[in-house]
Amino acid sequence: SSLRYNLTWDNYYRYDDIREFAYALGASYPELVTVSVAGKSYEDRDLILIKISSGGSASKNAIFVDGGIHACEWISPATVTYIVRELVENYAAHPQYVDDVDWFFMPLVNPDGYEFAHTDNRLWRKNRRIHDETNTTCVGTDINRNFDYHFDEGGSSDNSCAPTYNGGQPFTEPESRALRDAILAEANRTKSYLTVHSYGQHWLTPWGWTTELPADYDAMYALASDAVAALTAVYGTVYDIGSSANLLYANSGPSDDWAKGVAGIPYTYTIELRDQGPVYGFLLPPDQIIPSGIETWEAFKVIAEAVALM
Ligand code: ING
Ligand code: ZN
Repeated sequence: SSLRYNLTWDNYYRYDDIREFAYALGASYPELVTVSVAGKSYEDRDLILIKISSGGSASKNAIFVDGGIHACEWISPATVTYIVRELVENYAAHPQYVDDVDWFFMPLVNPDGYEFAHTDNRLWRKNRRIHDETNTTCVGTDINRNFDYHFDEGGSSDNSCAPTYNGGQPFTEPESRALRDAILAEANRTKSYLTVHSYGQHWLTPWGWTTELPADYDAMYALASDAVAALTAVYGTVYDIGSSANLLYANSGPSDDWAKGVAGIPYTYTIELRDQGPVYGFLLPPDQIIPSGIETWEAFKVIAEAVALM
């Protein structure tokens, strides 16, 4: 297999290039990188899972990261792949971030929607599953409303035409099932789950279904605060911190609520990357990919240092 890849982080790349990046990295760094297929999308694309580990104990603490749950949030898979590259290609400069924790990355959870956002509708959010062969004008489910924890308790829609359509039942979507299964496979040693979205510059904790806070919110807030301080120190990019229901709006069935409430992962965060809107929003110019990668990496280092000691 090829050792080279196309990604340069000065532009947004398509699904094929992101997949090839994963396999090229695996071929070049077999001692650090294992690529697998966590499942298939509705349109039969491979859902790529990248494990980064330098070996040692199989019960080492782990971090699980995903990107691209929402099709139009192109900065998410771009930033997530930037961090994968940094961990692997610059391993020698900071080996502790790989030696002390194992990492699992699903950089593009929703490849069908992502491709559709490139070819047809730049602001598409959902996946592309056809729910009803007799009504193909309304397709797609919001993967981030399809998880089975306080499902359909507000802030999601039962209408298949809506951008926040929850699928009608939990885990109707192959992409949310694949993400669920990949998280569960390592859940007993995963201390942090980071699901990367855009935009708004928010570092969010559960819950979405209630404005009440998790019992360990103070600890979650403290770690988020250290991570955000490291991020802001790079370029002054400000993030606010809070629970998604309090800071944004009510929502139910998102992956982070499930990861904390069901999978039992303590430090689960939804990260809303650049910008704050309304200047660019989802249409973040590609010259912000590398700055986003650089500052977000600083936050991830703080998470990794904490997870290593948990
Ligand atoms: N925002 C999130 C969304 O899914 C969110 C907000 C955060 C919901 C955390 C649930 C949990 O609507 C974007 N931009 O996707
Ligand atoms: Zn999103």
